[in-house]
Amino acid sequence: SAYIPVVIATWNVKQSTSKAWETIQNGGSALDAVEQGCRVEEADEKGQSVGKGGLPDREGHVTLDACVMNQHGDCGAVVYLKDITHAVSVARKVMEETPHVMLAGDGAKQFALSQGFQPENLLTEASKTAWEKWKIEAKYKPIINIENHDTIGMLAIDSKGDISGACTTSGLAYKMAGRVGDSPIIGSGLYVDNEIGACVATGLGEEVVKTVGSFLVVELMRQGKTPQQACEEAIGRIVNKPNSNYKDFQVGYIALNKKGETGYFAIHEGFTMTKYQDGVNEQLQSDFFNK
Ligand code: SD4
Repeated sequence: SAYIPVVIATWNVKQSTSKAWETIQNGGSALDAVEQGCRVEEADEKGQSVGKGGLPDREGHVTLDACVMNQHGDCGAVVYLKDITHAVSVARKVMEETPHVMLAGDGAKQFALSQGFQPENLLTEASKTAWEKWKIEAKYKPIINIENHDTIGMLAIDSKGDISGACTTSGLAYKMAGRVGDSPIIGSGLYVDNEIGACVATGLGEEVVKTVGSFLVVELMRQGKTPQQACEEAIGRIVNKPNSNYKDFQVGYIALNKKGETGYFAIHEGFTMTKYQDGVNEQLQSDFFNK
């Protein structure tokens, strides 16, 4: 059959898409690809919105949210996970090794340890210094595109034509303790339907959750929209609310359909998608609503 593999990811993460592409070329599944791709960013301490080196909450704790979803519609997620770098792999273990779809906090950490994950201090000196500087004024205001090139949502189609997705993040910098965003919430941060396509979100998670964004994008594709049209309509659903303050925050979606067509759209300038297809790994500037 003539399935053409493709990997797309939020932001500028060419090393991650490259790893995912290589995984598929070596016979890996779409799920293997998105997991391996996300792990590259999680391990990168320079990325201050994901995994090790992520910016902490207001109290100085780095807490991670992640999820995966495969071609069977199975999913797994961890929320408020501390001290474990590879949240995406813990999410996959939740899917494969437990009867549940989501584990939180201490339970998620205990489960990870039981699966052989090693505990690590995720607060790097750089992130600690940034947090201490932030504490002087302690203003809480989301900064548009602060997520740039770190938090990662990734979708892939493998050589069999199967679709999977993953999403991993340390969430919003200086969030309230206990805060969970869209990234580990199936239907909001990520959704995969192997018959139709998949979508993953980035940006201010609260706004994505309120509109169940990724599920919305996939359902719009089911109704015949292209991935591009679906992403644009889902952003429209956020910005066209009567009292939307969209000027103050960013949301971006990326999507693909079963044919391997892709789309991406954001509220503001500055969003990028990385795409690996036909042997070409490229960073693409997203079109945006607020012109
Ligand atoms: C969140 N959506 O926790 C995440 C943050 C993010 O790119 O995507 N940053 O709200």
